[in-house]
Amino acid sequence: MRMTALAGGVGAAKFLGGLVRAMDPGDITIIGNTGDDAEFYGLHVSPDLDIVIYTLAGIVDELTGWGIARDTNRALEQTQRLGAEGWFRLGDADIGTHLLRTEWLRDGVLLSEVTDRIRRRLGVRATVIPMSDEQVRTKLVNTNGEILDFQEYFVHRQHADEIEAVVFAGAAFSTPAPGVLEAIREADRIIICPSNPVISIGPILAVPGIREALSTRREVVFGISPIVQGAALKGPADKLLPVIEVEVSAYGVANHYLDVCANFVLDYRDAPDAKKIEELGVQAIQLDTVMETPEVAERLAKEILSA
Ligand code: FO1
Repeated sequence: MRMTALAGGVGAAKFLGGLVRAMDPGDITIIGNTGDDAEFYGLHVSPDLDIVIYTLAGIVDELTGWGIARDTNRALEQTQRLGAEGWFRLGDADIGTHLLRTEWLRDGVLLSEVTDRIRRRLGVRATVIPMSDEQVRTKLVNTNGEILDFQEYFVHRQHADEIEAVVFAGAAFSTPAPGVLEAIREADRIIICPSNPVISIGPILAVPGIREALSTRREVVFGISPIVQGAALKGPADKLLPVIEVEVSAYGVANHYLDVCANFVLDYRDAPDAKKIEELGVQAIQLDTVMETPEVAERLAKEILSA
């Protein structure tokens, strides 16, 4: 069974950690969000790609869901001694990844090739492809009309700003990275991971060609709700969905994905939404989607594979 998964950050990585135990990782292609990418101290950081790769490589910091386990902060401390703010926590080993990614990109290597080198050398058997090799950057406009870079909004300001609009700068000029459209066309099953529909899945669907390709395969597409009982399990999804006029519920997300997704996994705690989702003409699958442990993530993946 060839599987293609659209993935954002921590929520997606948790699910993918279960998926690679439920099937042969060599049959999985992950299309990763790069709208969160940012430059820090001249280094190119791709948070959502690194979160997925470190998780599948078994080296991610389990406590935060990002960065490398038991990493140290000597470099960051030194930059702070020299006056830097250091609010974006880059660990020493993590910086090693950013040093080589930055060097390879500067030498003209495409982000998709850079990403393939990193995941292979970390022993990850699943294929990981960025949504695009061109630069797409998620920006958020707050109610004061300030345009915030993603990590400024998400980390520095702890996603506290009231947001009026979300923009994917550069998306209109971007193209799917090599392998992305093939992975969508050739998959036996496609999963939209439980990531933030606005800032993690949104940028992927904003790359011209991707949403269209998915809509032709919507019968084999399974969305997983990142909203349980009206709230996001982690992060600002419940604050950002209203910004794009999507109801903060499993039904709201199913309706938002209607053109690309004919099967929707909602948490059994949201049973009342199932009937409304079925009325959309979408198969509603009620499972335990709160992945407190890797075993729950594996069980969820297994149940979706057999659905
Ligand atoms: N998230 C934080 O909340 N604080 C951080 O200092 C932080 C640093 C960081 C470094 C590398 C990396 O790959 C991810 C990092 N993240 C941090 C997570 C990241 O900001 C978000 O998880 C994604 O961009 C959204 O999924």
